[in-house]
Amino acid sequence: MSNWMKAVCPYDCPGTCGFLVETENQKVVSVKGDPDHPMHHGLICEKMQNYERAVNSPERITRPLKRVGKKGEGKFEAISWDQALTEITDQWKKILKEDGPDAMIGLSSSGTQGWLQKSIVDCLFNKIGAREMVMTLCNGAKDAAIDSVMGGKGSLCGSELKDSDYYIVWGCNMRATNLHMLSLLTNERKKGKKVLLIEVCAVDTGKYCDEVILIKPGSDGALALAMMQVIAEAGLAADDFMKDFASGWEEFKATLPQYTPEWAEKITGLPAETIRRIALEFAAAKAPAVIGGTGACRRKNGGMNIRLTIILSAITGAWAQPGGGYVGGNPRSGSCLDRSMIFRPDFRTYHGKKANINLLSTILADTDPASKVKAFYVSGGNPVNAIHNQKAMEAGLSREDLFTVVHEQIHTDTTKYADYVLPATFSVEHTDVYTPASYCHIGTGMKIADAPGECKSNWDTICLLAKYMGFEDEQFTITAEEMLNRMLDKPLSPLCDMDPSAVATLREGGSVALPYSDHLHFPTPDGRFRIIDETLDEPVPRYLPDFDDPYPLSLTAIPGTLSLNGVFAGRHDLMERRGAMILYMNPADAAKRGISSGDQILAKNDLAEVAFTAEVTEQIVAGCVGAPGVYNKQDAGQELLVNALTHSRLSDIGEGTAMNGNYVEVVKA
Ligand SMILES: Nc1nc2c(c(=O)[nH]1)N[C@H]1C(S)=C(S)[C@@H](COP(=O)(O)OP(=O)(O)OC[C@H]3O[C@@H](n4cnc5c(=O)[nH]c(N)nc54)[C@H](O)[C@@H]3O)O[C@H]1N2
Ligand SMILES: Nc1nc2c(c(=O)[nH]1)N[C@H]1C(S)=C(S)[C@@H](COP(=O)(O)OP(=O)(O)OC[C@H]3O[C@@H](n4cnc5c(=O)[nH]c(N)nc54)[C@H](O)[C@@H]3O)O[C@H]1N2
Ligand SMILES: [Mo]
Repeated sequence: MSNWMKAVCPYDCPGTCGFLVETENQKVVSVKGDPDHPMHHGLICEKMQNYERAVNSPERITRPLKRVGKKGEGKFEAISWDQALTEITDQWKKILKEDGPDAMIGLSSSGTQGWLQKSIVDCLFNKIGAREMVMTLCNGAKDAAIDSVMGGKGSLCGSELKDSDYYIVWGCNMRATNLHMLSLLTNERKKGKKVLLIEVCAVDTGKYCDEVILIKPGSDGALALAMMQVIAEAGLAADDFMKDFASGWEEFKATLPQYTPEWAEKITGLPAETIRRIALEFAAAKAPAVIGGTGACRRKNGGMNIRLTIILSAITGAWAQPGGGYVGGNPRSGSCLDRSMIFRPDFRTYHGKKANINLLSTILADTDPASKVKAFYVSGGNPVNAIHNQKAMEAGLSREDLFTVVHEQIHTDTTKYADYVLPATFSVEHTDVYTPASYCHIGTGMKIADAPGECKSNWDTICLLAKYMGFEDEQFTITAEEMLNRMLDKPLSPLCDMDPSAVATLREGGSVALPYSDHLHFPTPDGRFRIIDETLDEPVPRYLPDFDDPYPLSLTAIPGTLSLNGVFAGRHDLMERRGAMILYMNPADAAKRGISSGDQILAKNDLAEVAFTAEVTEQIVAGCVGAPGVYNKQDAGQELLVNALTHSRLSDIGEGTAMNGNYVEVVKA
């Protein structure tokens, strides 16, 4: 008998969609968008439309595997769970005894965004005392900028954008990463509202906007400063509003006269008249919204770029109007549930070394006996394909004295290096609770399908590992469903103030809308929007440049429309449509190098030489090359991938990724 149940997309997107799953005999047969979803009303992306193909893939890992070949070869034999758990935990106990907890890393990466399945992994490694992970691979600098200016809260929810009257989409490939916002903007454009895109590469999203402005990579801070200079000079800054709303406005405003459009022209590559025009256009809007993506934050100057665009969003008084403000950070007014019940910071009694995920390749490649890592557990992650400096990553993972365990759904280039691979469930095969990054809702998805073979959820796997480690905490004896119920028994703000039907919906499986944030009061020290931040190395916002590498072209990673980092690698229908590894190039840069579309090219820097197929397009700014998507070796048909060219370096604030702050030369192959 066929049966439809509510579910939530588990992947690392700003939207966290709701969808309906049709099952027959506990097996998923089809999915469709949930028309009753409180935010997204049934729209789901092309990747999730055939989710059953991923769930039912014959390539799924269904039994625990033990390595029989060399590291990297990918040769395994199937073993029992009991054997796997015994051998893994025996090895961990030995390493802990001989080398201490600093020799261990437990990585719970972005594969699932579900709180239960993601944070239970952190719970075990808190208990063990393994290196504490600094998880800033998406947008660490942006988060730090939002913390600085807004105390981490107060962004607009995507749904509030219906009230805005003008939009700047700033460094966000919305066609790939935020379909719901794109659909809202498409509707609002029909009413005559303008969408301006400020990008370095507009291949995907440009066609959905009224105007595209391509700027030099990493020059966003200079553009924002010059726009503010124009607005202030024209007397269009909302000084009275800013006096109450913000701290530091007068002092910061006094620095603006030097940042003329002529000054910014040299940095951004935009004609001064264009900067003047868009600044005045922005100032003329009553409730403009700045929709900030992650592109500009993934650089050496990333945090400053984002601080400046957030400040720009406020200075005309837009934040006082419905729909006016900044989209990009957590828009919710509270956390709803107590996540620490899952990851248990109180379990951590040893506080040793930390490990920043952006520096993971360097950390794993370190062979110094005093500091080297001996045990590495990966859950929901694919470091070989997704993290910086692929060669160093593979060198580290090849070490005979690194004991690696990967919990995965399908084989990746990372599982090939594992000593043990454990088979993982898909979201519909376990229970979880999800909150999105750019919208105000919360949803739960219950286990609604049976997992194939011997797959186990992160929750169940971690509880078993804990048991075999000899940990007797009650935490590791309860089910994920029991934990969800306990959390729902003690809801936090705003869930505790809402109608009880909200909690009832979450107990059953479904999504509920939450109140929007307060956009006028912030959890900063004085409750105001903070322009000058004395806690930072750069208290007064100013222009900072990106890295100064000796290569001419900025290599920018672009989220692919048919992939979500490494997650859809097993969906061959999507991967075939995506095709080979492409590098977008501006016609001027291509002509200078005798390159045409379709040519085989090599991008190179001090780290590696990586092959691509050139795609020459006016939609990328001169001086920038764009690599869409995360590939694996099989789909790319080559050993070295984009991240062989990206350094393990950090942004100015927030210890964030600087993935876009890498430079290359490109030649015909
Ligand atoms: N389809 C799809 N969806 C995804 C993902 C995916 O890979 N595919 N990834 C998911 C994940 S993990 C995340 S973190 C989010 C990210 O999603 P968002 O936070 O919404 O931002 P992005 O779309 O990543 O923004 C990247 C854009 O920034 C541009 N850019 C790069 N450098 C600069 C610069 O210096 N200045 C300006 N102005 N623009 C610049 C790039 O060209 C690119 O278009 O998306 C999630 N959703
Ligand atoms: N060149 C380039 N590099 C990038 C990016 C880019 O756009 N370009 N994007 C960057 C960004 S924003 C991010 S967030 C990172 C992402 O990097 P990672 O966090 O490493 O994420 P993925 O590569 O998506 O790998 C996630 C893995 O988790 C598995 N998985 C999914 N659900 C579960 C589950 O429930 N349990 C377990 N055990 N496994 C599960 C999936 O099969 C998948 O292989 O990549 C970054 N790297
Ligand atoms: Mo991300």
